[in-house]
Amino acid sequence: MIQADSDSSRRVAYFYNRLIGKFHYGKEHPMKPKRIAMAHSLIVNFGQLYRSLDVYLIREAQLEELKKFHDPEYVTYLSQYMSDNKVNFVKEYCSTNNDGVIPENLLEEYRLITKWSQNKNTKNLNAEYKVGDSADNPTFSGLFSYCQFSAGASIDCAHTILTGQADIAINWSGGLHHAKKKEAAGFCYINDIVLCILELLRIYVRVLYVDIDCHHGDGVEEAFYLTNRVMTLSFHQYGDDFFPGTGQLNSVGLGVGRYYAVNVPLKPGISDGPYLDLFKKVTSRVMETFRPDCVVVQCGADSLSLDRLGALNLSIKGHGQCITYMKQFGVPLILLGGGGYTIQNVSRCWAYETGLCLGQNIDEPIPTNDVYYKNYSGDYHLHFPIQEHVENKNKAEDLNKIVSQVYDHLKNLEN
Ligand code: V1P
Ligand code: CA
Ligand code: ZN
Repeated sequence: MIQADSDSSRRVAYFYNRLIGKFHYGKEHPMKPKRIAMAHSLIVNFGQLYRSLDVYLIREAQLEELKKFHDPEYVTYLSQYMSDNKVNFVKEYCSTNNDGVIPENLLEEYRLITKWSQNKNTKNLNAEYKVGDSADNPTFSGLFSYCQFSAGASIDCAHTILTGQADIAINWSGGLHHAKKKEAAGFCYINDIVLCILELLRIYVRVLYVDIDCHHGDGVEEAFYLTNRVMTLSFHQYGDDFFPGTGQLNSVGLGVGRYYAVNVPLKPGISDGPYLDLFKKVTSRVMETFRPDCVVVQCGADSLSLDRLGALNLSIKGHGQCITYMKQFGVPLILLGGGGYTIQNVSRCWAYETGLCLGQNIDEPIPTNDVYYKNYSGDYHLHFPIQEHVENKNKAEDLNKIVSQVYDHLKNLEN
């Protein structure tokens, strides 16, 4: 049953830490954590928005929490990329303050730091874990802390929902959907989404994952490919070697998980009208069939028009309508970030969607006192104009075929 959106005054938990915007993948790398700080700045500066949120400080997830999904050796390996600040602090504190006695709370970090400072030759492991051996997943200062923050917030999003403190929880620092159990991929090292869903599964029976990033949510799909307790649904650009190359219509899950993976592969250029038509047709049937206890949405903003990597053609309002549509089912909702490489549009989009969670439809110019004001030079509007000239390569008949295929798959789950 589809519930009406009876009230717009949902309790919204919003997770942020100002340190997240300071991490840097490298000058030429398209992934810019600064966009999270830019989104936050808009959220703070847009009228009533910030005051209506329950703001939570993001904490760093501990190693044991990361190991709930990831291979313990992989997590230990990643931990060597702690920030220099932290390494210096721990070393200094342990050597000067305690007459050689290492305090309990720093013991684990001290052990890891000593381990990696003795073992300089990590080349083989870099190749095995796909970290630092390609342009996609570089090592950088504080890489591990960045992963800990991203995961800490997504795990805590689950907690605020499970404890009833919030109806909607938001972590724009999360959504890193390509990370595998023991492998980095596509700018993602730790899969905060899988960790969040695993936490939800401690209480909830069924969790729905919806992914509107323009890339296939392969890491999350793979993690839950064999289970019927998580349905994964990804909309993504597909074909012509577009990364990661998975997510065909006929990838549906295996064993008891058969038909619990749903994929919607798209050609470039799809605009709001056909995308929303497809999105609503698919998600309404998925909600009716699967009846989830909670919905986790990866809100990658690289499905927007004018993205540096993606070639879909959504407006911010169109992207936002996907969120409003999922919200109206009245099921607890977790919103996570993800891709998005034209960073002014990412911050615009996620600030706007934070407003939608509160029932506010923001349409004001970028506030002149915004610290990132200069980043918007040339266009200070919140919404950019629709790109009418972009060709939609998806024919109506192709999209109808996708819908009928997905419906056929879902029929196998009806009882
Ligand atoms: O296409 C590839 C690699 C290169 N091939 C051998 C495979 N990588 C993509 C990765 C895209 C990751 C998207 C992440 C997300 O889904 C979630 C956070 O949004 C890639 C691309 C591209 N145009 O697809 N990497 C890069 N561009 C890149 C460019 C410059 C520097 C570093 C990476
Ligand atoms: Ca996707
Ligand atoms: Zn993406």
